[in-house]
Amino acid sequence: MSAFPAIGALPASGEVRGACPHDCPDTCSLITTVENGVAMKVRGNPGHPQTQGVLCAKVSRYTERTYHPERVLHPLKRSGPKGSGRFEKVSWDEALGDIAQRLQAIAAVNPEAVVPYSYAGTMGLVQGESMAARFFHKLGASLLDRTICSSAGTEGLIHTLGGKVGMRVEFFAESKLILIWGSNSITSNLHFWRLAQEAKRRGARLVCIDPRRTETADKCDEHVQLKPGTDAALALALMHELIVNDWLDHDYLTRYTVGWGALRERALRWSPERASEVCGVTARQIRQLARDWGTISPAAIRLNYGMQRVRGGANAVRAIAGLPALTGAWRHRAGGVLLSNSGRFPVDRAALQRPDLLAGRKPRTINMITIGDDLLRKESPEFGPAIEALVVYNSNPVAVAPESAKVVAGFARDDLFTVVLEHFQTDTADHADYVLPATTQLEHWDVHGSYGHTDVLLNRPAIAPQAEAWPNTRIFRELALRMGYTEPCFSQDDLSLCRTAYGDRIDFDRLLQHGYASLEVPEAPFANGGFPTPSGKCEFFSERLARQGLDGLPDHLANYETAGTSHRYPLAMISPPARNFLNSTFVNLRSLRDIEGEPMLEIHELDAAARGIASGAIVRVFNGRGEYLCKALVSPRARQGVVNGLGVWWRKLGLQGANVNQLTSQRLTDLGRGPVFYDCLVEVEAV
Ligand SMILES: Nc1nc2c(c(=O)[nH]1)N[C@H]1C(S)=C(S)[C@@H](COP(=O)(O)OP(=O)(O)OC[C@H]3O[C@@H](n4cnc5c(=O)[nH]c(N)nc54)[C@H](O)[C@@H]3O)O[C@H]1N2
Ligand SMILES: Nc1nc2c(c(=O)[nH]1)N[C@H]1C(S)=C(S)[C@@H](COP(=O)(O)OP(=O)(O)OC[C@H]3O[C@@H](n4cnc5c(=O)[nH]c(N)nc54)[C@H](O)[C@@H]3O)O[C@H]1N2
Ligand code: SF4
Ligand SMILES: [Mo]
Repeated sequence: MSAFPAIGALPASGEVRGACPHDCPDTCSLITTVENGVAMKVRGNPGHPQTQGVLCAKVSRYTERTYHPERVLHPLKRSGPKGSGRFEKVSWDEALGDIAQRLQAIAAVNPEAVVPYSYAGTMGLVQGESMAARFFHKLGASLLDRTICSSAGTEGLIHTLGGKVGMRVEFFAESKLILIWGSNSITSNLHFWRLAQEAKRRGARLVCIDPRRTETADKCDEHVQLKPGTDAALALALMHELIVNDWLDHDYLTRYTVGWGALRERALRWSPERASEVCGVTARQIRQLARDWGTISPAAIRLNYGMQRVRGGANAVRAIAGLPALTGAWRHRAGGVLLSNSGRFPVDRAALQRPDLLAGRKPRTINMITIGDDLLRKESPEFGPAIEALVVYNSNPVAVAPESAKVVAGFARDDLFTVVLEHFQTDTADHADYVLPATTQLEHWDVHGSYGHTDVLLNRPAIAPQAEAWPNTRIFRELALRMGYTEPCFSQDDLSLCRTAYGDRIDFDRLLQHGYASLEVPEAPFANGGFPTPSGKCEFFSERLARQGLDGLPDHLANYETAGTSHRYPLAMISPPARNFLNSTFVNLRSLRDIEGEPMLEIHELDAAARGIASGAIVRVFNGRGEYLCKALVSPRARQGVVNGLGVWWRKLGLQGANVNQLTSQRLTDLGRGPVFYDCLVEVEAV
C-alpha cells in the first residue's frame, strides 16, 4: 500500500477553522474545538460577518454526525443479495484491487459503460470534483449532467442577467421591500433571514410568494399563496401593472435593457385578472404587490430554487429576474434580485478536473435525473452501451432521484457493479457491491465558494480520519495507482489541490490565516448596466434562445401535471426541504429525526374532509408512478388542492420502505435539463 504524505499537522487541542460543507447558500465559517485529538464542539465563527457566530440546528450537531456509532468506518464488500444491506469488512487493498480490476475489464470493452454519480453531499471543490473528475476523465467514463438541483434557474439567469450573479446578500438589510420568492428562508437560508429581520426592524415590508404557508410566510407582512408552477404568470402580471401605472424607470430601460418593446407587448396580455385565474390568487393581491414593487425603494427579491422545479422553471426565473430592471431597482445596492452569486467565484475547474485527460475522446453524458430510466436501458445506437458500473460519491440517488421505483430497480440489477463512497449506510449504499468509508468535513482539507454570499472559505481538518476512513481524493488517488495511471496530477495532495482551486486569484495566505477571504464585488453591480450578457444589458429578449428556435421572451408554461386536468390524480404535490434535514443528509441522526417526527403529508382541511382523512391518520399517496405511505397532517400550511410532502426521508426509515420520490417524475424543465420534483399530481386516501 502506498502512503501519501500526511498533510499539515493536526492540533492535539485548540480551535480549528473550517467551512460548512453542505448544499446550503449560507456556507458558514465553522470553529471546531478539539481536545486531545477529539472534536468536542462545532460552532459558528463570530468573526465571519456572514456567519455571525450562528449555525443551524443541523450542523451544531456535526460532532454527533462525525462520531455516530453507525458511521461506515471500513471498506465493506457485499455478502448478501443486491439491496439486502448485508456486507462484510475487507481490507482497502482487497477492495481497491478488485474495484480496479472490474472497472478495467469494463473499460477495455467500452469505458462509457462506467458512470460516475455525484452531487453536493459536500460542496467542497476538492472533495467534490477534483481527483474524482481526473480519474473518470482518464478512464473515459460517461460524463454526468449534474442537473438535479439548480440547472433550470441557472439557464434562466444566464439568459437574462448573463450568469449566476446578483445582489450582494448583506445589503438586503437596507431594503425597504423584500420579496421572498420560492424560498423558505428560515429553513434553508437562515443567515439571509437574519438580514431580512434586520430590514424589517428598519421598517421594510416582507412578502412571501409560496404555495405553502411556511414558517417564513407566517413571519412576513404578506403571503401570496400561488399555485405551484405559476410564478411566470404572476411576474408578467406585475409587469402589466408597472406598465399601465407607469411605475417604470424609462432611463434604465432604454440604456441597460434589450427587448423591452417586445416584453412590454407580452406583459400587456397578462392582466391581473388573467394571472389570477392561473395563479389562484386574487387580482387585488396582484395589484397590491405591483404597487409595492413599483413604489417602494429600495426593493429586492430573494429568489430561491424552490420555484424552478417545474416544467417552466427557467422561464419563471427569466421573468422574475427581469423585474428589477423595469423599475431601475438595480441602481441601489439594496435593490435587485439574488438567486445565486456562485458565478462570481473564479474557480479554475479545468485545473482541478483536468478535462484534457479525455485526450480528444467525447464520452456521452448521462443526466443524473433520469438515472432510473438509464439504468434500465439496453445498449442501443442512440444510448450507447448499457450502464455496467456506477461509482457514487457525495450523493444518495436511491433516496433523492425522481421516480424511485425505477431507480431502485436499476440499482438492484445483478449485473450492475456499484461502488458507493459514503459516511453512512444509506439507501444507495445498501445497493452497493462495495461501500468505501469517506471522511467528514472535520477530517479533511477543502476549499469552498458559496451561492449565497461572496466569500471563499478554507476548511482545515480538525481531527484525524476516523478508523479506516479516507478522503474522496485519496480513494481516487489510490484507485488511479491501481489502474496504472502515472500522470503527476494523480499524486497531487489535498492542500495543493486547495491552492489549485483558485490559483493566484485568491490570496491563499489570507485563507490560511483567517479561514475566509471576500471577493471584490461592486456594491451595486448593475447600477450602470454592465451585465455579463452578450449585449452587456439585461436581456428581456434573448437572441441566443431565439437562435436555438426557442421563445426569446419569458412566458408562463403550464406544469406538465396541472391540477384540475386529471380526475384520477386531482391534487398537486410539492416536496420541499424539511428544516432539520439537508436533502437526505441527517435523516439518520436520531436527535434531528425526532424533531421532524415521521414522514408527513400536509393537507388542507377541505381536501382531507372530502377524503375522510383525519389528522394523524396513515394515508396512501399515489399516482401512476407509484405509491407511498405516510402520516397525514391536516394543516393550514397546505393550500387547498396542493399537498406538501416534506423532506427527503431515507426510504428505509419511512413507512414500508419508500419516500416521496416514489411519485415524482423524470421529466425535464424547459431549459437546463432540470428536475420537476414539484410538478406532480397525486391522489391521497386513508388506509
Ligand atoms: N434545512 C434545509 N436547508 C436546505 C436544504 C434542506 O433540505 N434543508 N436544501 C438545500 C438545497 S439542496 C437547496 S437547493 C437550497 C434551496 O432550497 P429550496 O428548494 O429553494 O428550498 P426552500 O428555500 O425551502 O424553498 C422551497 C420553497 O419553495 C416553495 N415552492 C414550491 N413550489 C413552488 C412554486 O412553484 N412557486 C413558488 N413561488 N414557490 C414554490 C416551497 O413550498 C418551499 O417553501 O436549500 C438548501 N438548504
Ligand atoms: N422530492 C424531492 N427530491 C429532491 C429534492 C426535493 O426538494 N424534493 N431536492 C433535490 C435537490 S435540490 C438536491 S440538491 C438533491 C440532493 O441530493 P444529494 O446531493 O444526493 O444530497 P443528499 O441527499 O444530502 O446526499 C448526499 C450524500 O453525500 C454524503 N457525503 C457528504 N459528504 C461526503 C464526502 O465528503 N464524501 C462522500 N463520499 N460522501 C459524502 C452524505 O453522507 C449523503 O448521504 O436532492 C433532490 N431531490
Ligand atoms: S447548513 Fe447552512 S446554515 Fe447550517 S451551518 Fe451549514 S451553511 Fe450554515
Ligand atoms: Mo439543491
